[in-house]
Amino acid sequence: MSLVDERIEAARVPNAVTVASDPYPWPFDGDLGPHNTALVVIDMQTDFCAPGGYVDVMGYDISLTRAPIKPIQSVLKAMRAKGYPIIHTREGHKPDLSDLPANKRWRSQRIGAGIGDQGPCGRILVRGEPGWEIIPELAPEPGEMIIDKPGKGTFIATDFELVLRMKNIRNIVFTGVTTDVCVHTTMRDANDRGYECLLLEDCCAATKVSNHLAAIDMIKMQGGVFGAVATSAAFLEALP
Ligand code: C5J
Repeated sequence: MSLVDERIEAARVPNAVTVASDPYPWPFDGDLGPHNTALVVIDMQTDFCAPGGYVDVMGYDISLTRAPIKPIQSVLKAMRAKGYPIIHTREGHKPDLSDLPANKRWRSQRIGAGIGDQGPCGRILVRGEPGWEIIPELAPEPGEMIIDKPGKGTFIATDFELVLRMKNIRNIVFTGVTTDVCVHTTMRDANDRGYECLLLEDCCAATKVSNHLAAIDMIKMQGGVFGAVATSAAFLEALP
């Protein structure tokens, strides 16, 4: 048995709790509780899932990005009741656009949805604008953390990792939009940093169904190359 295998074996907890997930029961050692597990709700903002927001202006179907609202509400309710740390994220840029890379600006302008430009919900993806707010259905409760991020990933240019470390978080449950962009980038980064990641498939969505499905498939390759995938029902059933 290798040193790593020995450590994994030693980490297995008695009375383990695991979620029926694909491609392995998560978390690997059954140590799942508010002491080490956080729920992350990514970018459930007006700009991504409400009329007049960025995704709507780009011409994508917001019924797709709105579909996870109800399942996320159920997961939030259960995890709040059991005292799990909840972390929300918002994608957005400073009003002077000093943290907006040129590539992100020119590409969005090309398709008529310029980040930083005026849209039906205020300036697109700009902090403080109506479009940037988290949708009321999933409003953070007092005491819940909100990470403001200028990028697709949540680790870049934020204190996300420090917050996770201060809370002794090892397991991260991912929800939000979009599966193939901000959720995936954050999950990949978290996985590389050694976090045990679980994505709840019905609590995530992309602007294209095939991208959502492909993003889920990618996670499960190589024995769970970025972590594991479960439904919210399976997760809620297992939640201790
Ligand atoms: C995108 C996100 N898709 N939250 N952002 O631009 O996934």
